Amino acid sequence: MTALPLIYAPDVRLALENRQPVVALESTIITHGMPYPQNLETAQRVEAEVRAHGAVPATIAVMNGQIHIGLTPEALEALAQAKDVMKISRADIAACLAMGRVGATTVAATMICAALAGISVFATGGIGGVHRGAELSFDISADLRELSETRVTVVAAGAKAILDLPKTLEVLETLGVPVIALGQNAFPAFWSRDSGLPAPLRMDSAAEIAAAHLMRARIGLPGGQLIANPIPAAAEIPRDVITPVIETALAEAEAQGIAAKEVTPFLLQRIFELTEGASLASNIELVLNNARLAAAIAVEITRQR
Ligand code: PSU
Ligand code: MN
Repeated sequence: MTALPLIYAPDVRLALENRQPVVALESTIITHGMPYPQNLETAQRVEAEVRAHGAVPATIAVMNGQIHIGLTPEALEALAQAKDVMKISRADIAACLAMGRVGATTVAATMICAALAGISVFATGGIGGVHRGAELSFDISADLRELSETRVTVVAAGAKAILDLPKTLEVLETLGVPVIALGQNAFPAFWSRDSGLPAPLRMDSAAEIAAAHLMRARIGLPGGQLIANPIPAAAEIPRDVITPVIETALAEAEAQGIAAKEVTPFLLQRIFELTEGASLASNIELVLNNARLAAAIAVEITRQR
């Protein structure tokens, strides 16, 4: 047995050794989800928000054959401007490590790395899900299966409205993934607070979410929880405003034959252009909001453990 290919940032290592709260953060949102320099600025603000709420942030990425659990400010800056970065999920993380390439971790890959590092909570923007037309394309994000396998609580603003949300909720139910909306009955849809669909479960505090996380481990259930945290009201783009924009972007993706890993980055970029930056401003606010909740859950898990 050789050691795990993990490198910890010093503050993350210290926090984990002392059983203090840590929040994992993904890197695909930096390299493929937002343009430079907003991606860097957001990543820095998200880390600061986690700290301000009592936890240590651990941004995760693959570099030089190692999984980095926490990035130095210099590494974060380099990643935000790097070209030729792989977007890695469960399928390609080992290959990326073996080839010594730079890899940005999606929700699925970040969950795998967080679990290896002993981190229970992870904050992102929105998870991947079942794409519209999946009955023909079979495009279903590996994020969903990962939620059913890997014991990490993932805080997201629901699933992106570019997806087929009813089918995404159906698949999550089939896979046995608890989907918990915070403080409301509706399942949120990323840029909008209400998808028009009910969330399967509702909780009103970080303490309840932490208790459910620990309970799953106690009764031996693998897999994580999806916490659907609605975007703050002041930052939301209402459903009737964003829906036609999404339809346009989807039609363009279809006409241009965009497929596989390119679909999500393409749609996010087009929606950014079509809303003249409004979608990005919302995206940044919802990620900050998720960082705050994830920190509160991590604090509660440490307290209750
Ligand atoms: N959330 C965002 N922006 C993003 C993503 C999530 O606000 O760019 C990324 C995540 O890394 C997620 C991925 O895992 O998009 C989903 O990609 P796909 O649909 O190809 O599985
Ligand atoms: Mn996909």
